[in-house]
Amino acid sequence: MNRLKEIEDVLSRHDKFIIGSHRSPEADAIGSQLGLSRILRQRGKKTILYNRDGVPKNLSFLKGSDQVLEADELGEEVKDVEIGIVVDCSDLERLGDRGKKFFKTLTLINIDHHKDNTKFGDINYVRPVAATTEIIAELIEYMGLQIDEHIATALYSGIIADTSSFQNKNVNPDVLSRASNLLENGADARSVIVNLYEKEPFSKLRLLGEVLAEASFQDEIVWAEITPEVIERAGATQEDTEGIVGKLRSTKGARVACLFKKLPENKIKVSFRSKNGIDVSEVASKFGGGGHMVAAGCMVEGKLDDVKEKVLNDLRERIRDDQRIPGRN
Ligand SMILES: [Mn+2]
Repeated sequence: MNRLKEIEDVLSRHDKFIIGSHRSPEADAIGSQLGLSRILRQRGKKTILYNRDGVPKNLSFLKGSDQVLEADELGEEVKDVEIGIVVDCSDLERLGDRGKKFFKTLTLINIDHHKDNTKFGDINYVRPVAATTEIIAELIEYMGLQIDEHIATALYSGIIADTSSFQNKNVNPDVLSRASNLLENGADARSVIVNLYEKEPFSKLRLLGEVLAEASFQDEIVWAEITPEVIERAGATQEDTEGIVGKLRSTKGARVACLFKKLPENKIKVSFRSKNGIDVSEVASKFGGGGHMVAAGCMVEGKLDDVKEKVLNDLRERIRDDQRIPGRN
């Protein structure tokens, strides 16, 4: 039987669901939960929403985001839940300990787009699309139900987040037509962008300025460092360091961007981004970390200058050895 049909059957046969998504959620996780929950509630079903870490502040504009419960907020009402639905989550571990324990006792529907999904559900609907919210939209369409503007906005935010506003490699005609369809159904595209990208604290901009002013660019590598003193000078927090390495990568002619962050206890966190064919996950794993071809990281013990020298030398060698793209920019 077709998977969507199987899911539709379970959704119509039962009345009480719990919908969970991965810890440290972003818009695709929360958007999938909220969209699916709202459509089920419109059909008279009861839903409980769970996330180990709750909803990040920048997503509180999504309708229903205040209904997402953290582990210790799950009360008596979970006792008569019949079905668990897990969205945008490659592995049950990512629900957090208590979430995992509880969901394991239920019949599970697993809806996801991660290639490494462990197929932990009783029904697994895993497709390698750009965002899980695309699959939720597909399911709603399959069930012949109508997407209202709140569902549309929730699902659209998942697409914006997971394609980096249509900049990533995963952009294709399907995701664009799905996004277009959500706009037709009333998604508030502008408010998604404002909430996701235009509410940065000023301290984050100041920090970015401090870090970029001292950045270096040589041998197709652009790098910068962050020390606790710089963070303090900018009046910033650790959270404000998010996204800086991506800015470094935007440099013309850079193939690798590298950010060295000095942490307490003599540790340096190194983040890598690449373009034009350098696999930074190889560098990261050489230094005890990991990640993807274009985005990776590691934690190295030692003094900032020593770690910098070791990592940069390794990168220089890799770039020197890489003759695959002679006419790179
Ligand atoms: Mn996702």
